[in-house]
Amino acid sequence: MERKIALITGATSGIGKACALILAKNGYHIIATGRRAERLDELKKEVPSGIEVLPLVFDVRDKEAVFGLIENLPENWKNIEILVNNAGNAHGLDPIQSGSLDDWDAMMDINVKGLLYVSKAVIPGMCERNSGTIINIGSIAGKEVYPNGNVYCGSKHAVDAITKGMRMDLNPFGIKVIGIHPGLVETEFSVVRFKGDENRAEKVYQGFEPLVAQDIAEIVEFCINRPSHVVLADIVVLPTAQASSTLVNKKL
Ligand code: NDP
Ligand code: 8X3
Repeated sequence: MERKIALITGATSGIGKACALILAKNGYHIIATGRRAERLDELKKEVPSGIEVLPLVFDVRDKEAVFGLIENLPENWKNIEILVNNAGNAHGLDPIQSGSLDDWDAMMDINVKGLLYVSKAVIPGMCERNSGTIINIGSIAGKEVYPNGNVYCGSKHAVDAITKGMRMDLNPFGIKVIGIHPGLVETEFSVVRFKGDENRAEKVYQGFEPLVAQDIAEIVEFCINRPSHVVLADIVVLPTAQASSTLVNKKL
C-alpha cells in the first residue's frame, strides 16, 4: 500500500496538534514541526499504532533550518502529500501608534515568511509528482480587520492572498490549495498574544462557546477526503456566537 505522508507546521499545540492527530487517524505518517521538541515527542505516543511521527524541530523563521531539514528528509519521508501551513500566532493587540516592532517582526516573519519558506521547500516535490494538497490556516483576521489587530490582520490578509496565488500557480500540477479561516478558537493563541497573561487570555473566550482545535481538524479531515475532482478552496468557520471579527454575542 502507498505510504501517505503529511507535514504539519506548529504541531506542538492547538489547531496544528489536532490536525496532526486527525491526519494520523486517517492513515498519514506525520512530519510534525515546531520549536518545542518535547511536545513533538509526546505526539508520538498519541498516534494510532502503525503510524510514524517524524519530529522536525525548527523555527519557521530560520530559512536555513527549514530548507536544510525538509530538503534532506529520509527517502521514505520525501513524498509529502499534504502540507498544513499552520504555525503562527498573534503577538500583542496594540494600536498602530504604540505597537512593538518586535511583535510586528514576529508576526510578519512567522505567519507570512515562515509559511512561504516551508511551502517553497515542499512544493517542488508536489509539482514533480503532479499531486498534493496545501492547507493554509488563515483567519477571520485575513478577511476582516479589527481595532488593534492591524499587523496580525495584515499578516493573515497576506496569507489569504498568497493562498489564492498558490491556487492559481499550482493548478496546472493538480495540486489542491485550501484556505481555512477560523474565528475564535480556544487554544494557546491568546496566551501567546498576551505574552503569558493567562487571565487576560481566558477572558477572550468567556461568555460564549468558542471553537476548539478539533473543530478545525474535522474540517481538514473533510477537505482531504473529498474526491480528486473536488477542492474546498476557501472556508470561513466561526463559533455560532460570532458574526464577525468584532461582533461576538457574549452573555456575561
Ligand atoms: P497555538 O499558540 O496553540 O499554536 C501555535 C503553533 O504555532 C504552535 O505549535 C507553535 O509551536 C507554532 N509556532 C509559533 N511560532 C512558531 C515559530 N516561530 N516557528 C515554528 N513554529 C511556531 O495557536 P493556534 O493553534 O490557535 O494557532 C494555529 C494557527 O491558527 C495560527 O496560524 C493562528 O494564527 C491561526 N488561527 C488561530 C485562531 C484562534 O482563535 N486560535 C483563529 C484563526 C486562526 P512552538 O511554539 O512549539 O514553536
Ligand atoms: C485568530 C482569531 O479574531 O483573534 O486569528 O484574530 S482573532
